Amino acid sequence: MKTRAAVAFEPKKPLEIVELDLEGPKASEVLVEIMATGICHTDAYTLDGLDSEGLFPSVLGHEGAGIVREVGAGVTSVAPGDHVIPLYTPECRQCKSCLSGKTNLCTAIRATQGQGLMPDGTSRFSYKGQTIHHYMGCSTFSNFTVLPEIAVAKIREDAPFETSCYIGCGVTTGVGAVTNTAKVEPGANVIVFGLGGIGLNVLQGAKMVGADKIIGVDINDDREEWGRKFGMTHFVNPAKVDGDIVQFLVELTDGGADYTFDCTGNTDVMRQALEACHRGWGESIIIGVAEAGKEIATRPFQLVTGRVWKGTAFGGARGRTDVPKIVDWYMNGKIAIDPMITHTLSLEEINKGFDLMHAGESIRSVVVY
Ligand code: NAD
Ligand code: AHE
Ligand code: ZN
Repeated sequence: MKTRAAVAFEPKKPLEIVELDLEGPKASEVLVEIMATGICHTDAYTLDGLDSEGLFPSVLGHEGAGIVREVGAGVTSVAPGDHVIPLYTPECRQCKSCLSGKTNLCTAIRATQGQGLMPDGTSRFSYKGQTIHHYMGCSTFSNFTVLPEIAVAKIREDAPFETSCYIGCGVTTGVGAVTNTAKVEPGANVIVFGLGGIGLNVLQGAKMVGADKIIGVDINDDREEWGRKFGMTHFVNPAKVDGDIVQFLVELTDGGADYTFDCTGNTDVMRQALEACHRGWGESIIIGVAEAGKEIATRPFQLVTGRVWKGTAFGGARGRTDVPKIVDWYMNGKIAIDPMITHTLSLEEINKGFDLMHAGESIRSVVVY
C-alpha cells in the first residue's frame, strides 16, 4: 500500500513529505493507521545527527496513537479496529528481561529495532525502490506503519488520539520516572532540571505522589509559569543565581534533594543533578538523552557518601501492561495532558514543530493526520 510520511532523508535537513510504499504486516505484526503523533526532543536529537544509532533515510516519530487496520498471521492480542499506542519499549513477557520483573527493557527485538528494521531483519518502508528505515520500532511520522504485536498497547476507545499519543513517550516517561523508577514518597523534596515536554510530566508526577518541595530548574524563564501549573513550588533559573547552582539548591533543600531528575540531556546538568542530592540517600534519575560521544563525570566521593545515580527509559513502564492504566489516569483526571499540547499541526507543517521546540516556544507539538 501507499502511505504519506515525513521522511528524514539526511541529518540536519528538514523532513520531506512523500508517499512511501509500505508492505503489509507479516506474522506477529500489525498494520496501524496513526491518527496523531507528538514530536519529542529525541526525534530532534536523531534528526540533528546526534544519535549514535541514528539511520538515514528513515521515518522518525515514536509518540503516536492510532487504530489497528490489519493483523498478520498468529496475532491474538489485538484485532482490526482496536485503538493502540505504539511502544518503543515493547513488552514480550517472555524474554529474560521481562521475566526478571526488574526492568521494563524488553530485549526480544532490541537488536533489529536499533538497526531500523523489523524483527525479521527487513524494512516495510521503501521509496522509489530504496529501503527506508524504521525508527525506534515505531515510525509514527507515517500515516500508516507496521509494528510487532508486542510493541502495541491496546487502549480504551474514548481516549482522544491527539492527546493520548503523548502517553506514547513524554507523559509515561515523566510520570513513570517518579512512580516506577524513583518511587518518590509523600513529603520528599524533588528537583527537576529542564521543564519541557518531559520535565513538566515529572513535576505533575511528583505532585501526584505528594512530594513537598518541587523545585524546577530551567534556563528559559517562560518555563516558570508552566512549571507552576503542574505542581512546581519553586523556580530557579541557573543563569540568575549568584555563585554555584549546586550550593544554591543544596541550601534551598536543607542539605540536598531526596530526588533529582535530569530532563535536559546535558551532561553538565546531569552532574549538577547528582550533586544536588542529599548526602547519604539522595537519588538522581537521568532521563535526558545525551548526544553521541558525551560522558558523565563526578567525584566518586559523591557516590561513596550515599548519593545514587540511576537512569530510566520510558519511565520504567511495561508498555502493554502500564500504558492502558496511564490512559485511565488521564481520562479520570488524575493527570493532565491537554494544556501541554501547545501546537496542533498537519503533517505538511511537521518541520514547524521542530522549529518551535528549538526556539523554546512549544511544550508539545502534535501532528494530526
Ligand atoms: P524539551 O526541548 O521539550 O525540553 C528541554 C528543556 O530543558 C527546555 O525547557 C530547556 O529550556 C531546558 N534546558 C536546556 N538546557 C538546560 C540547562 N542547561 N539547564 C536547565 N534547563 C535546560 O525536551 P523534552 O522532549 O522534554 O526532552 C527532554 C530530554 O529527555 C531530551 O534529552 C530527550 O531526548 C529525553 N527523553 C528521554 C526519554 C527516556 O525514556 N529516557 C524519553 C523522552 C525524552
Ligand atoms: N539511541 C541512543 C539512545 C536513545 C535512548 O536512550 N532512547 C531512550 C528513549 S528516548 C525516548 O524519547 C530509550 O528507550 N533507551 C533505551 C533503549 O533501549 O534504547 C544512543 O545513545 O544510542
Ligand atoms: Zn520521546
